[in-house]
Amino acid sequence: EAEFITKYHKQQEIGANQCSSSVTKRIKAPTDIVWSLVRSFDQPQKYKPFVSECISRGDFKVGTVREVNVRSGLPATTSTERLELLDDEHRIFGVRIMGGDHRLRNYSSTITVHPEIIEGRPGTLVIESFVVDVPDGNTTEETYYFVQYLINCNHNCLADVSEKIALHTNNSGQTKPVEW
Ligand code: A8S
Repeated sequence: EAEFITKYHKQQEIGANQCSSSVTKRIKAPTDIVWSLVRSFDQPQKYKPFVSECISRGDFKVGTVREVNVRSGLPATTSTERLELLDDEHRIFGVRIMGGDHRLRNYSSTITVHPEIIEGRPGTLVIESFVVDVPDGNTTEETYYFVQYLINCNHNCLADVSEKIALHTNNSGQTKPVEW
């Protein structure tokens, strides 16, 4: 885990008024399933509970932009996000937030997805790191807390959705069970 973080998540320079951290999650589902959800740049609502809608051209080229609508109850309504990196071989996914109606200026994140045996079965380790400006009027601690809360919610949903798909794939018998 520490090795992956050093290799894939420590590339970015952090400015004076920025904060940066990483969040990990272990999921009891095969890596193929988790990665297929993470990489779907055009459909973040598949696992992000705060996203209500996403509009994008639907291709996966670096530089593609998506327009995300956020559910009510958060200090945000929209976010404009650019695909920075999509590496299917190493399972690395990078996004940068370009604008929108919210407080997270210059947010960028990298997600990597790694196979790991969990309780004797093929599972997945997800590592997500982020860099963001500390908003005016907030402390660094408040910013960490807010972003880590959102990422934890995303990871918990990603786990739920992945584990459901894994169960379904496992029981249906028609499709070849993925790595189980
Ligand atoms: C992600 C990560 C984050 C998304 C944040 C942190 C956001 O979509 C939400 C609330 C905000 O205030 C900012 O990968 C923003 O989704 C849920 C609109 C960017």
